[in-house]
Amino acid sequence: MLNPETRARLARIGWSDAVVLPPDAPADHLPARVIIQHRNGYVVHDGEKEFTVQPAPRFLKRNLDPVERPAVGDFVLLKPGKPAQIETVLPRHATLSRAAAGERYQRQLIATNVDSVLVLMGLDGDFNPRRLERYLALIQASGATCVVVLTKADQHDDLETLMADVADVLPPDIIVHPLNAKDPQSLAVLHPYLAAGLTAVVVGSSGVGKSTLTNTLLGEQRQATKAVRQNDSRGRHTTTFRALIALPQGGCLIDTPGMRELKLTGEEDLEVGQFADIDSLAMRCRFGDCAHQSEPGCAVRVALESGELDTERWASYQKLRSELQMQAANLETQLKRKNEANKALGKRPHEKFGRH
Ligand SMILES: Nc1nc2c(ncn2[C@@H]2O[C@H](COP(=O)(O)OP(=O)(O)OP(=O)(O)O)[C@@H](O)[C@H]2O)c(=O)[nH]1
Ligand SMILES: [Mg+2]
Ligand SMILES: [Zn+2]
Repeated sequence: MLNPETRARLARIGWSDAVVLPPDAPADHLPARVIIQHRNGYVVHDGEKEFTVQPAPRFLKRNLDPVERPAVGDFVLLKPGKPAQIETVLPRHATLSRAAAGERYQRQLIATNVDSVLVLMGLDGDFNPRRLERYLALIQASGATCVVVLTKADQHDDLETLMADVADVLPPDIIVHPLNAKDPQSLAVLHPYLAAGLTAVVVGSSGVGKSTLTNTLLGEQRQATKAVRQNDSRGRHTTTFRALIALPQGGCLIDTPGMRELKLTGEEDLEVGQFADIDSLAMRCRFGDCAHQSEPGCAVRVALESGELDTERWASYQKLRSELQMQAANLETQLKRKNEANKALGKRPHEKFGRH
């Protein structure tokens, strides 16, 4: 149990009723939150000050699944010492992850214990509904709320017409805020996601304005920002590590480096959210196993031909679905391997003492 004083202190870094302290936690293990992860250590905040700590040796095992290591956003318990050691990662109530770029399948954490994910997309050359669909799939699986933030709205004279066009290409029923990340008033619409006890993470390509938005909310230029390339609106990967920042609005914000690639992890469910409309269309096909190719009575083809279903969105859905199938198989293989390794460990005593 935390005393009221400690609780009030921890509330400044996002501690809320959602965080569960194990009843058997040693009394001298101090609660804190991971705010930065470096190559050789972590920076945590206890609500009053930040300091560097080391992870317990078991977190450094080479074959450990990266999702089991402490990550930015985690609430942890520290074993006292010089330096203090992260002994326990408290249960996470939301986990935003993706699969790592490259050949080898591996899940990678982006942020934990976030209530909302602000997906930033620039109303310039960065705008891309297909990329947004990927973000939505990952966020859907995270347990956090997705909020789409369209930055650089100030660079358009006829925002209303533009937003009408934007609405046409985005999935139905999503929260979208066009705004100017440099203008504090414009950011007032985001305050509900940033009230005391709440944590949000900003994600998006390099140059969309994640750090600009963070600085404007903070009221100071803490995070470095850099102008994008004129010809293609691309950023310069200015932010190089994730950082959790307590805001004057009472909540916390995690600024992240621009993401180059967004691979699904295999845990996503495309049908529950953004593609639910396509799923219910497919249920109206005459054949239960309709491949939506040339079968008679195919509701999907009818919707594509009438324009009710956007062809690019359909293509994107199919692509995501096959990627999801592949990644789900990869994930299963990985989990099976892990289970077998655990079993082998557990069996060792029998093998040693039981058999001759
Ligand atoms: N006019 C205008 N400029 C913006 C807005 N948001 C960001 N910018 C500009 O875009 C450039 C890139 O912004 P950053 O905040 O560095 O982008 P970032 O997303 O943090 O980029 P990385 O750290 O590289 O991932 C800067 O020159 C900002 O001033 C906006 O809403 N309106
Ligand atoms: Mg940045
Ligand atoms: Zn069909």
